[in-house]
Amino acid sequence: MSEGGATSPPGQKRVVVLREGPPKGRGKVLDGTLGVVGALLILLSALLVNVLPETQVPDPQFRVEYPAVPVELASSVRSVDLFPATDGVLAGGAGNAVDVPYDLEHNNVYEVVLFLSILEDFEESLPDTFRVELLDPQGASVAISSPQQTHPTEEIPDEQKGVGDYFETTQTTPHRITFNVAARPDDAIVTFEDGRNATVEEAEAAIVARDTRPTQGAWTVRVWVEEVGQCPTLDGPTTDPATLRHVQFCTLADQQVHDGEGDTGNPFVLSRLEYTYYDVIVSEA
Ligand SMILES: [Ca+2]
Ligand SMILES: [Ca+2]
Repeated sequence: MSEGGATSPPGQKRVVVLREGPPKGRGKVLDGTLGVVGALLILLSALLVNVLPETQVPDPQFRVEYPAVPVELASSVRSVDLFPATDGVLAGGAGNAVDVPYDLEHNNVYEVVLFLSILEDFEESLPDTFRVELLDPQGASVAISSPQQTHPTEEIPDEQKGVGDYFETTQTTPHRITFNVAARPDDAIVTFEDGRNATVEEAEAAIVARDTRPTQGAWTVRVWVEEVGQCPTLDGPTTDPATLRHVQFCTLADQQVHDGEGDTGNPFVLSRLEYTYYDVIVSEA
């Protein structure tokens, strides 16, 4: 009876040899083969290093941001009296201009906002026309604006009227003029060519020098009366009662309140100046 289904010829002893590894000779052959292959790989690597082009190291990149920084000048209230030229109209503009200086402490100013108020001092007369010009520290004109004098639209009831009370002019309308000095740059990623070892500090110094606009210094707000609106006149016959009343009351006010001199000018109040500049912030991209 055989065990496990093994079949051996009867009478022949089955020999089983147990060993842990391959035959001794085979290990030496394998080691030799691997050594040759390794040497060939090293040789191939050396050849490739010499044959292939040098690997490109990318130029460093930096993130540049331009955050807006608003500034309000303290104690920037200035009141000036503006007087027209003798003929009431300033030919060419700035004949009777008043220059108001403002010191701005920062570079990269890109927007200036001026708050002002105008109150007609001869309230029955027609509105006056003003000009406001902004000049940078180099004396270059940035822009000119024409704030409109606001006249009241509501008449005082007849029973309450006296001479000089044709209009209700107890309020000044504030004006806000925005001067766009320059554009604020857009945030960007900057590649620093040929600056492979540049630090953030070195990149920042170069980029700040490139992006700085010289705006620090004495700015000028130049204001003048361009045209003084006097009493309305009748160009022809009219039956419009409102127009007739306007002419009548303005003429009376001129004679009794303004000594017949008409509208001689106007106070002009620059109440506040604000500006915004951009900072330059550089960081690793
Ligand atoms: Ca006027
Ligand atoms: Ca006036």
